Amino acid sequence: MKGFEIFKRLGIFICVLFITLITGTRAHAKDVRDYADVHPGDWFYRTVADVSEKGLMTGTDDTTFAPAQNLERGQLATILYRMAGSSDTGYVYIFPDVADGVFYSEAVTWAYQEGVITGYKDGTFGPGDKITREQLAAMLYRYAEKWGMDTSADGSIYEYPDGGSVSDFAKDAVSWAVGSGIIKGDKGNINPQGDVSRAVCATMIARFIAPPSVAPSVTGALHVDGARLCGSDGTAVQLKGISTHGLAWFPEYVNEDCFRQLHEEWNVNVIRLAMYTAESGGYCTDGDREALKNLIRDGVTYAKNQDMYVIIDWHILSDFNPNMHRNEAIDFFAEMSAEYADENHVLYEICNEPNSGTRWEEIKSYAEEVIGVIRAHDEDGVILVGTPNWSQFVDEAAADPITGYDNLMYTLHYYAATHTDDLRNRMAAALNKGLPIFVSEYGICDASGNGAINEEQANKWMELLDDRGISSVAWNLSNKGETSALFKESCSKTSGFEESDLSDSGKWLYAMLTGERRQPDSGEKEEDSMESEDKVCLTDGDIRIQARIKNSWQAEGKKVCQYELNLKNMADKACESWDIEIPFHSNITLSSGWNGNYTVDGKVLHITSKEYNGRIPAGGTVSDIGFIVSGGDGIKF
Ligand code: IDC
Repeated sequence: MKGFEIFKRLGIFICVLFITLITGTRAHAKDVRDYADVHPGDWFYRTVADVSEKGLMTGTDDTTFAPAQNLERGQLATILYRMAGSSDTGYVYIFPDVADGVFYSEAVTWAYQEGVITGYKDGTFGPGDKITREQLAAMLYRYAEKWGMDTSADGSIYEYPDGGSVSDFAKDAVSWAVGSGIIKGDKGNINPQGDVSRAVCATMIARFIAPPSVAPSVTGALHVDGARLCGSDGTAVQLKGISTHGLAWFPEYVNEDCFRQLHEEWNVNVIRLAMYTAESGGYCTDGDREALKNLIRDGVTYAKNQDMYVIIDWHILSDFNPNMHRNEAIDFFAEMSAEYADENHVLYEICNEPNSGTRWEEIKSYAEEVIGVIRAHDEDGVILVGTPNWSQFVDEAAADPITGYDNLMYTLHYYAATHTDDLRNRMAAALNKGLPIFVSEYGICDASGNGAINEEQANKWMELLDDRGISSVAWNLSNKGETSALFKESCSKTSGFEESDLSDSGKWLYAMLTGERRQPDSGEKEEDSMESEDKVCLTDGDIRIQARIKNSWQAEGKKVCQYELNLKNMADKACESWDIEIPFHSNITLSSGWNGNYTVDGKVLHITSKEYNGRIPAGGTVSDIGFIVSGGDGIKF
């Protein structure tokens, strides 16, 4: 084998190892729908689906997950062992009560050798013994330390009434588990010596392996850095959520149980409160202003209680020019921003969709005044500004953005069955100019909010938004008889929704938000594409680079490839910026790149971090870095 070949194989091996480490073995992947005792609507449905799909937990038999059964130590060893890639350690006799040939034998040997689970003082392991919540936290903590993951999160256990009863051995671990959201409290308590059911275990494991969540308690006050929305620590965040329908028409969905379910089960991290200004019941026409403001206040409170961001939306539509009700808007936003100046989770959307020929300069003049009013109270809350033509002409804002204020974003709205490549290109061009864009409303049907769904276009849009880290909010939270409503017209519930209550839009959205939307055969393709070498890993200093070809095509006789990168900081301390080189086999031409500063030197692409993604915690990763090059004949590793 030639030297190069060996390196190549080694690269693929490392890459497979890396993928295995982060995704677990795929061999035992299981479909949650096979379990007869786990149903959509169960609080643990999504997390069981998650750990099953990753092959970390399998059922007690083919059709039983046994969510209420206590987790046993042997089972936990097996889960952690799978998470670590199930390398072949071989069974070694260590514990008299762990015989060879049981499903957990090898896992227990591994867990003991790695110091992740220790045995009892009397020399036994107790594979059938139950586990307590604090023990599970301690084991995950040791696992995280072992694999160089970030364990710096530090939650205050004393904020819980029973925080003082956490055992000494588990104090650090439980603080970390609380701080990183792995333990969220059991009816308001930590309940450290409480048993762990298999459903609770699935939930804690799912949170452990999930990327850090975007939520006010984690990502704090948002700000805008360049074109990106960022959390308080400067890392880029992507919000994904749901808009109410008109508050005056569908007020009943503003309730805490509904918001809780959207957050906990649907993964929603932002709610938009849409208050029409001119339609019937509108704030500036015949609406009850106090009642509307109180609905907004309730919505803001429920969102806060459920750890979600919230957008207060001044929903102009038939009043096509925001200047039509400029004075009312000024009074309204003065009042709201005074109330919410200190709240980290509130965003302001000052004009939903200017339309009917309203020009950008008219919107800009309105926006400058309203922003000034908001800033007099709330110095830094994020403000979303609508753009001409039903919030589609972001290019006009990009050509002449508002200056003098921070933390502004411009909205783009799409309805996937109506708006396709043209609008996507318009958006990409504005982003490339550095315009911060927020998709504060979209639908997967046509622009009337009704008509047929175009799932292919819906997925194309979401892929682009994910690629560029753009936040998005789906229209609408109601059971109105229209395609964009998330619930069937026959569903009169306002919380406790089940799968059978969802419209087709609702089903698509739920699957997308909970990660169940899959491109055909994506799981397998991941492995295949590594074989075919379009997924490579290299290391530059402490940064491990994982590169993947997302798309490729021919242009002017050359192969053009769109790459996606994931960087991982392998060092044991955080870095503040990064600087990587990617060597290709031959000269390259760069046509675009995002979330990094790019220079080309012959065969080498040089990328440095942006201000908002330079910091990577020890063991942490940065994704969404992408570029398009022609030539190159592939990355050389
Ligand atoms: C639609 C509602 C519909 C309501 C109508 C009022 O879905 O039930 O009768 O408004 O005029 C938008 C708007 C949003 C629209 C939606 C669908 O922001 O208010 O909601 N849409 O037409 N922009 C593009 C589409």
